Amino acid sequence: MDWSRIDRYAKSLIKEAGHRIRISFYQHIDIETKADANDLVTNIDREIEQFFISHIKRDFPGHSILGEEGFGDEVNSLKGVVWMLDPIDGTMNFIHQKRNFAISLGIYSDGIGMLGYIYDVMRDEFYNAFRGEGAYLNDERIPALRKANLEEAVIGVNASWVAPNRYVDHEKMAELIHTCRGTRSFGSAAIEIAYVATGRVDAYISMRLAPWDIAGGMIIASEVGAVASNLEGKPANLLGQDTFIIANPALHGRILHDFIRLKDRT
Ligand code: 2AM
Ligand code: CA
Ligand code: CA
Ligand code: CA
Repeated sequence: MDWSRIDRYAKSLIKEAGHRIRISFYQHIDIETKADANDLVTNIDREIEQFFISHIKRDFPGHSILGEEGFGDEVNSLKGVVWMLDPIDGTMNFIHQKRNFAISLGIYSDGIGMLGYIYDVMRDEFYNAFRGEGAYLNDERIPALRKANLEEAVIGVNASWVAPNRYVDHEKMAELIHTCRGTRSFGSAAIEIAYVATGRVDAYISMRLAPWDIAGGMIIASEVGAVASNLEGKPANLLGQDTFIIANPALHGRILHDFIRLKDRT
């Protein structure tokens, strides 16, 4: 497999898709809801996913594609080459803020993350990694993470998970946010994972993410030593929705052990 060719190809598709998203603000954007009133999707999410898929299917017919908007393949196994794509991660930000959203792409070979990309479209911050070759932000090497200390850490977490919820003991979550230095919520899982990789935040926690939210970011973040898992401490789930944490290597174990109490949802 010529991974360098795939890397160049993916980069140019992502840059072109970013351009298309930026010019979409000059046209009418149709907003629809999906699972509930706050689960939004637009014609641009769909058009960008179709843009990727039509090119990838033409040029790499043997590869499978898992995309959030459902135009790709039904992916039930990680065998072969699988592209995991979120055309717009942070759709609510795309609609309300016109910024703080990203294109997220991870390319896996038999379940091993080979190429990861996160493109913060409006900030023009392009994060990428090639397995074993380090992670880059706008072509500059991102240094390995230095050990963080929880009392001085900034944690990315959505306020929903500190309010009563069906996933975790929210009082333990409140203890976590009082123990660390501060919290932030950016509204795009991919951007939050990119921020863990660059040390802008020291951990990111979510109760509900899909494979396309985390696929690209995990490849980038693992190159700098970040540790990812679900909230049970098992490998992050690339085949279905699950809980998720990615953190500085010095924080991952302590956060899970001391502050995460999962509720029994069976
Ligand atoms: P999206 O914008 O692509 O839907 C918001 O906190 C983050 O969580 C975004 O990355 C968003 O991705 C993701 N997200 C929102 N609702 C979700 C859901 N029901 N399942 C999985 N991820 C979700
Ligand atoms: Ca969505
Ligand atoms: Ca997403
Ligand atoms: Ca999306």
